[in-house]
Amino acid sequence: MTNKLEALDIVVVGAGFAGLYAIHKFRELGMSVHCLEAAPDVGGVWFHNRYPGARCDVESLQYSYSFSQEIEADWQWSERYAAQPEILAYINFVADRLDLRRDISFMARVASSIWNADEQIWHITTEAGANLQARFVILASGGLSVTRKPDFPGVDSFEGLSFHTGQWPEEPVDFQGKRVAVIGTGSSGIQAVTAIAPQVAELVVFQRTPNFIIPSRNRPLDDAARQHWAENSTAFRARAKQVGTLYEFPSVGALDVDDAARRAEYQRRWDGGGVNFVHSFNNIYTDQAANDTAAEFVRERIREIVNDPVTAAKLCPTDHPLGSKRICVASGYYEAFNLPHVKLVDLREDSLEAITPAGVRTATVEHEVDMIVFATGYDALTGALTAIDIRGVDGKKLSDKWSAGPINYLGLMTEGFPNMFIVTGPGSPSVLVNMLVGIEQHIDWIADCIATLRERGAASIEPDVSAERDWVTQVNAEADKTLFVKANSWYLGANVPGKPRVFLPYAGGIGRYRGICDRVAADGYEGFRITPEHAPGESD
Ligand code: NA7
Repeated sequence: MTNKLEALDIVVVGAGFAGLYAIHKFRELGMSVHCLEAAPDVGGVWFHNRYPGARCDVESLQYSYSFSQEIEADWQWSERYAAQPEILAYINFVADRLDLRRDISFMARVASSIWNADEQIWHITTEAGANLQARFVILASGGLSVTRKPDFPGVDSFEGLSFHTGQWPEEPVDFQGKRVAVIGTGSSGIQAVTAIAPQVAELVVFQRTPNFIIPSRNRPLDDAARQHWAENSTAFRARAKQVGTLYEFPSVGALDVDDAARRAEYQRRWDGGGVNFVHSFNNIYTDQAANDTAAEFVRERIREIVNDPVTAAKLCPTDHPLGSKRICVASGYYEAFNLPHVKLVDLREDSLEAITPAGVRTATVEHEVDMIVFATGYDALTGALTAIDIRGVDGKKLSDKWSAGPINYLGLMTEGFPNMFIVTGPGSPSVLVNMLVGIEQHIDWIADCIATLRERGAASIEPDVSAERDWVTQVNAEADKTLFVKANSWYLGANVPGKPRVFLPYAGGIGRYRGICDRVAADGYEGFRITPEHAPGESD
């Protein structure tokens, strides 16, 4: 990569769905833009998550860009839920179609981003030593991009092959006839288990917390389904802007109907598959008694599917409300435990003591394996931001400012870091909605904001301290209305020892959030401080 010392308008960090759309959007505005990407190619999380079984739990027709009717018309999804290779192929198709790669440097992990107040310019440096300067920085570095491998004693001593689901190698991994351990039973672990189980000689699944897993009922998409989408896509996309993913949202609560009607609704949604199950009634996310009825329905299905009652009992979640940890979607997970060579180890009964050269040792036994799959999650939402040495006004470090939790306004900006925008990070709906809907809303808003600054001849923008204080209060208040706060989840940073326990995403819904952002912009960027352009050295 060549050093570019003339200041760009925009530097984008990350070439996943968000970064790619940002490049396109700012080009359209006639701005100079360059993107820095740590990986060798585009795709972000979909570049790295190549583990067997990786699949999106949002339907493919909806988990795609809406900004271009041509792109929509020229791409055909093959399945209801797309698998990772197809999503990555789609991202590549978009990157090629829009000729985005010419504005991306690959293998360019950002090490630091330093604000120069005199120049009103960000100075960005990569780990390889390249330097860029830009008026605006867009952090599109991903909410689930910094993987986490717990520091089990001996974690690096294993002599077989080991992988983290979020850093899967590009070369195929052959599981045929192997003895495999999977540690972790979140979305990645359960997807990997369903895909690996039929291939291996022996599979040992290490579970700390059982999850609620809804069948996906994945199926090929036929022409009729694609045509239905195409004919209605304008209306569907408009509705998605308000609700995120197009689930069926009922107006009744779980306890407003009798037992038979409630069970019939759960059964209908279980048979339909997917996250739609959690929206069976309008209070599953907010009312413990309502939630208990949905949770018990799923536990009944687990006991029905899994032949061994002891294993079934271990697979039944009882310590958190359904949906308060990210709900998992997959077909065949519970069924896998009926295979003679698949075994469940409940780490709450038999704790994981160490990784050894031969495998995984619990308090009672050493499980000798050929391969270990770490499906142990991420330093979610803040990890990729605080990993960069970001310094704002007066050299203030972002990681210091956020040491007790991510203080920001609308999830988009943080005081003391002018002209630095965060895409789908903490304080925004991010992982609680269809990411594509959240990403397009964010990039569109940021682009309008920067275009407005340009029209006004303004140099910089950052939030007021009071606006971000109020926003943090609102984010907490929205979370407190829900059952999300009752689980030890990555939404709360609970999976990373020492991370402050703060509910990270905005739980008030994308429709309300969009309305707030639009109103702020219409009111002249209320809550933000806009600084006029001035000659270097001139005081305000
Ligand atoms: P998750 O959902 O964070 O799952 C990680 C799993 O790893 C989870 O079951 C954890 O148990 C387990 N884990 C983490 N640390 C340990 C230790 N120290 N010992 C044993 N087990 C551990 O990550 P995923 O990659 O599955 O999914 C992330 C998101 O990607 C997903 O929600 C989708 O949005 C896409 P725990 O529950 O913490 O007890």
